[in-house]
Formats: sequence, C-alpha cells, structure tokens
Amino acid sequence: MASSRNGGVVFEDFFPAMVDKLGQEGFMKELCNGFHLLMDTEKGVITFESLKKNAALLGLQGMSDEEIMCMVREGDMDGDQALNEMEFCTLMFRLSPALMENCKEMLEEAFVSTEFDY
Ligand SMILES: [Ca+2]
Repeated sequence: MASSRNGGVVFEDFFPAMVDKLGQEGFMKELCNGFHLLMDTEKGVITFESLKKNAALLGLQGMSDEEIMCMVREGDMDGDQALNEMEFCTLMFRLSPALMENCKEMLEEAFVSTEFDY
C-alpha cells in the first residue's frame, strides 16, 4: 500500500487506481473481500479485536490501537461498536476523497433533473 510523505496511508491515491483497474463492480467485490478478511468470523462483523488481529492482512499493520478504534467509531452508524458490511464499505468510500468526488458528481447529476434550478 502506498504511503504519503508524512507516512499516512493514502487511500485517495489507492482506491481510484483500483476502480480503474477492476471496474466499479470488481472494486466493490474487493471491498467485500476486505470486509471478510477483517471481520470476526463468529460475529460476522468487524470489531476492534478482529480489525487489530487482521489488519496486517491488508497491509495495515502500522495502525495504532487508537487509529483502529477511530476507524471503528468513525464507521459505526448504528452504535453497536462494530462494522457490518455496509458500514465498512461506506467508511471506505468516505476515506477516499476522490471516490467521494465521483459520488458527489453522480448525486449532483441526479439532483439537477429534480426541483433544483442551477
Ligand atoms: Ca455498527
């Protein structure tokens, strides 16, 4: 996985390249694979423990406990302290500004044809 000059993980450089390579559908499949690699196999969701244990599989072994905790808290939308598949995929999209930009364009296109007059 690529690193930025300050040592952080550069999701925004990594994901669009993957989308180019794999296509939208292939990319979603990769995200799902990632989810399955990281999840707690008994619970079927990603928890702090499962993320900590499996992060190295995705090349994220440099993450501190605090960063892992942040990631779970950031992505958790229903407050169960764990990430289900949808929460994980949504979080991954949010971590990639370039992908978010694409989403925004799609949303804007969808809105242009409705009541908003640009
Ligand atoms: Ca959750």
